[in-house]
Amino acid sequence: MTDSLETALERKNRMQWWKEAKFGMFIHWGVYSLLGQGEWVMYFSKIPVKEYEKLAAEFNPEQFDAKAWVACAKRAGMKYIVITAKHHDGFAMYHSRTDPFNIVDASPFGRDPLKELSEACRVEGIRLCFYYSHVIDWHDPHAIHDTYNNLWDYELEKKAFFSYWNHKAKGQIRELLTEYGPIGLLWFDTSGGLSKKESEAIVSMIRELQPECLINSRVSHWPDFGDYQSKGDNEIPMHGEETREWETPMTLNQSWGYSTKDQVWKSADALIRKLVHIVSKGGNLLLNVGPTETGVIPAKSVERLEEVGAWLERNGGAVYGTSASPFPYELEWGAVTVKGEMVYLHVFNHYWPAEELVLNGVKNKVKKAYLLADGNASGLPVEQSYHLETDHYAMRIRLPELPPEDYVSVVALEVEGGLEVDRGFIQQAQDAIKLDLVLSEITTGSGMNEARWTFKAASPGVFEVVLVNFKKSGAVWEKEYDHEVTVRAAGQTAACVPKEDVVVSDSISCQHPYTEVHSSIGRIVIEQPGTYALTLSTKLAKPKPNGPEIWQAASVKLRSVRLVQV
Ligand code: H79
Repeated sequence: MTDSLETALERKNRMQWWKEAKFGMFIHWGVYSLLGQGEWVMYFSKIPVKEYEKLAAEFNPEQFDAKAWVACAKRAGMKYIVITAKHHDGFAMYHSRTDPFNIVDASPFGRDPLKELSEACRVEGIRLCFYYSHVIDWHDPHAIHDTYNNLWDYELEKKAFFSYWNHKAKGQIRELLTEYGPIGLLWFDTSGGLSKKESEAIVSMIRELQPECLINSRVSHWPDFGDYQSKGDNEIPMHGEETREWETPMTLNQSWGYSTKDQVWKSADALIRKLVHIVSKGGNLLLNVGPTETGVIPAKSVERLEEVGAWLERNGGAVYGTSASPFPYELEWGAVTVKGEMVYLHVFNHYWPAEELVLNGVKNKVKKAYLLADGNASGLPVEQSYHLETDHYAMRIRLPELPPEDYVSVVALEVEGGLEVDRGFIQQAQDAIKLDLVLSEITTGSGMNEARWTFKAASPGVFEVVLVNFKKSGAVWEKEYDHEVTVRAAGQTAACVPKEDVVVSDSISCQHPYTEVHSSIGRIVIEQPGTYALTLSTKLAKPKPNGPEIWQAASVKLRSVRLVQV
């Protein structure tokens, strides 16, 4: 929602720190950290409020050190911190005068961690931001969410929403914006059931109290609220899926709040690749840590963050302040970011090509190419060519035998007049032709929908047609793909009922609770280089929904079609 009083330029200026930041630290910390089963423990164990209050009375995180947390974020290369000021359990992690169920009044700790963090952040130049669960509150007898309510202590019929809303929710948001200095952004969550009117009221209140404070889209489940789009938890969008700024909130393991059991950690390698991948699609990464009940960030998290930070220390120039790749598809070998006349090719080390990196579609002249790790020392030979008949731009960059960096090595290009590329779907050498659903034209029919793209093939041959889907854990594949899917291209047809042929174990864009599944539909032959149309008919080719935002709802999400040369 754009405030009518604000000009586009004012808005751009207000967003600028966040657009440049790219990388922030999410912190899930609260009474639930005591139990080590994540932040939903009160709900799924139906812990009575009276029992949960006893837990709060034991919560004494004596080792909490705001300076150490801020230093950890800073060393990781993170520019902002978003901490749970209150999660769904209703416990305020600061000294709230509005409600006594808070860390100063209801726990022996006696200190206000948010005060200490605001001071430490101010000193270190990190933007402090707050997560606030405005709709779900399992402690308050009157909070009402459309799905997740405390019905083990309270009866839905006896709830008086406005006594929660006007007193606790609005009162606490006011406190957070008036007692902790300038707040970078307020991060809301799970707004199911909140009316449009109340969503607007909360936005106006924030604008009035701190006009510079950013608001994420989950302040409301109505579309276009807030200053930027929060993607679903752990969700990375397709290229061009978002028309406004966006951010992926991501876990380091598979939990937000501290978990003793969850040891499924993302490696530093995966984290760096995911970070540059997100940045190359124009987004921010908000990466979570779940400190323990004693107030310590788990060592497994710190180790990984240090590695990411060390990489960013050397390669941050290719990340901070950059803008998205102009290529409208994912590149198998890495990611592209752009800053002025500079283009950064983030090459994943496990894809490091033997001799040369081929990038097709770059139209303007590359003045200079070098390895960022060399600090502009040695130039790399570049060969560019243009084929008029096929309108095809090719570029080869000679690389050393071995990657010069850990995990991801950056090739920097200086291009004349800023990067101009063929923005169509073109064939990249050694890479599949990738067609993302959001960039297709979709026509809806009776049951079956049709997605249509045009693409340019440079080297003819036989292509395997592969559907890429993200499948939610527990979803029943056959329920979604209960029909034949048809692909037509170059005068040929491939059709079948898709099966779960391959599960991709190290997907760059797909994460828990989803897995990336590939299904082969058949083969087509492209005999001549040139431009072709491809149509895909399936129920799952759905246009982007325009109603209330229900993130992570689909059990099987169709993402793209790949043409893999065999
Ligand atoms: O704060 C983190 C989550 O607690 C919150 N968003 C992130 C940033 C979140 N709230 N609701 N949800 C996520 C979606 C609800 C998921 C659930 Fe479940 C599925 C609730 C019950 C079933 C996950 C699995 C939690 C309990 C079991």
